[in-house]
Amino acid sequence: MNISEAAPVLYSFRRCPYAMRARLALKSSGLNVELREIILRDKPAHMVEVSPKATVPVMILPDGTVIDESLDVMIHALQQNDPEHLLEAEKADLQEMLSLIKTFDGPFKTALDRYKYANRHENVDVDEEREKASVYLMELEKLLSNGNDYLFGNRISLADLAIFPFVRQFANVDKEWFDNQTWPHLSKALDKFVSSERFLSIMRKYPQWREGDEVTYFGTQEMAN
Ligand SMILES: N[C@@H](CCC(=O)N[C@@H](CS)C(=O)NCC(=O)O)C(=O)O
Repeated sequence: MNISEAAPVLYSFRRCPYAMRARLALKSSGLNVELREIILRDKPAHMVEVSPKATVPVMILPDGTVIDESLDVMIHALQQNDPEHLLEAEKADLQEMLSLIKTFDGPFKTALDRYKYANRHENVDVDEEREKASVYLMELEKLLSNGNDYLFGNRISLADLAIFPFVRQFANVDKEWFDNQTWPHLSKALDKFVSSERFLSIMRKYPQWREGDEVTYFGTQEMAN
């Protein structure tokens, strides 16, 4: 079998938390994908053609199926191969994990965007938005203070991979403020997540993909400058 014919394509953007979670799941699954690194203000025509909503990540399967929601990319990858059993957490089933993830993708992310990009919204009270988001983060602190290393047990799960890229985004708005809050377990879990080989490996830099470029397989290229 010719590997280049069989590999799905992934349009991705290194700094996007949705694309990060897709890459985290793909990395864990070991699935071979052709990586196309994009820049949001210069999206490839083919990506927009197959997914007119034009958000990353976009995965295109060899049969032409387009998966353009990050959570669906994660689940698809892990349904192919899930050696770490990310779809079954120690202390939660898939439905419970999806319910927490949806809360983070919904009201938490709304407050995070208004906090992070306050200048793009009118009449935003930054402190208020930060407080709104913090209520959800306190829920994570509670989960992590039950003696768990991860959100749903002592084993990493889909929920950790789907949610921590957004906790990182929140923390990075004002790291000093974040580190001074009463969520020691969350701070520790975030530090462990961002310094993990797992996370560092999905944050390697790739040059912007252009039509006609040689194929780059995700995870197989050495660190670019
Ligand atoms: N619900 C989508 C959201 C993806 C998303 O919004 N990605 C952002 C980048 S982080 C994007 O591509 N935005 C389009 C743009 O900025 O043009 C998913 O989960 O995949």
